[in-house]
Parts: sequence; C-alpha cells; structure tokens
Amino acid sequence: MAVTQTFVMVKPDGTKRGIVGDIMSRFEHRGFKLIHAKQLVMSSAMAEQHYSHLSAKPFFQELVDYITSGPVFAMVWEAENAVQLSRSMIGPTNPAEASPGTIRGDYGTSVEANVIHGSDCPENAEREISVFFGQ
Ligand code: DAT
Ligand code: MG
Repeated sequence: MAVTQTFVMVKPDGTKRGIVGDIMSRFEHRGFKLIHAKQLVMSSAMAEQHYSHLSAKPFFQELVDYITSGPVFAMVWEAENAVQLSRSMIGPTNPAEASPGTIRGDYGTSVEANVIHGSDCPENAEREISVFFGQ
C-alpha cells in the first residue's frame, strides 16, 4: 500500500471546544506523519468551493455560514492508505450514527457540528491540499 497524504480540518465547533490537540494526538498515535498545519478563518468563497458538491442542497447556505463562523484548523497528514484510514477514524457524517472511539462518535453533537472534515478520496485530498496549502 502506497504512502499517501490526506487533508483533515477541525471545524469551528472543534476549535471552539479546544479539542485540536486531542485530534492531532489521535493521528500521531495511529502512525500518521504531520506535513502541514495552520489555523485560519475560511472566506465564503473558499467555503463555497470546498463544499461545491453540496451546492444544490437546502442546507448549503447554512453550511457555508457555519464553516466560516470561526477558526478552522487545517492539516495535511501522511500515512499508508491515508484517506481511507482517516475516514475510518473520523466516522460517518452524522455523529448519531458514529461509533464511540471515532472522532465524530466521541465529540460530534449534530450533523452540522460534526467536529472534523476529512477528504473522501485521493483526488479530493490532492485538490483540498492545494486549495489550503498551495502546491
Ligand atoms: P462528510 O463531511 O462526512 O464528508 P459530506 O461531504 O457529505 O460529509 O458533507 C459535508 C458536510 O456537510 C458534513 O460534514 C456536514 C454537512 N451536511 C451533510 N449532510 C447534511 C445534512 N443532511 N444536513 C445538514 N448538514 C449536512
Ligand atoms: Mg465530504
């Protein structure tokens, strides 16, 4: 299995609650190597691009308002099979369906405030890494 990179981002509910350190520890403990990290507030344009696959959904504007409502903590992590492994650590979109031990299962409070974003395929990982960190 090839060593690959994925994009992970703690959302405003997670930075507000001070759980960035715990989330980073989880990735370190699982053997991921940290490549990039920074805190920023996303612009509306950045949020609309990041969530463009959801632009037709009725909750789209709410989602953009939420993700731009405070700081996010963006990271690039490297591991074997990084995308799939990080998605399994993160858990399903709805925290109510996420098992204890997953990040969303342990910390998520609603579908919107689900703590963390993780790329869902290697192509999106590459695109998201370049949007947030350049080439
Ligand atoms: P994921 O974040 O698990 O990759 P996604 O890409 O389908 O899920 O959606 C991106 C975010 O949009 C998700 O983390 C929370 C929000 N979202 C998704 N479905 C929603 C819904 N039915 N109601 C409100 N927010 C939703
Ligand atoms: Mg997604």
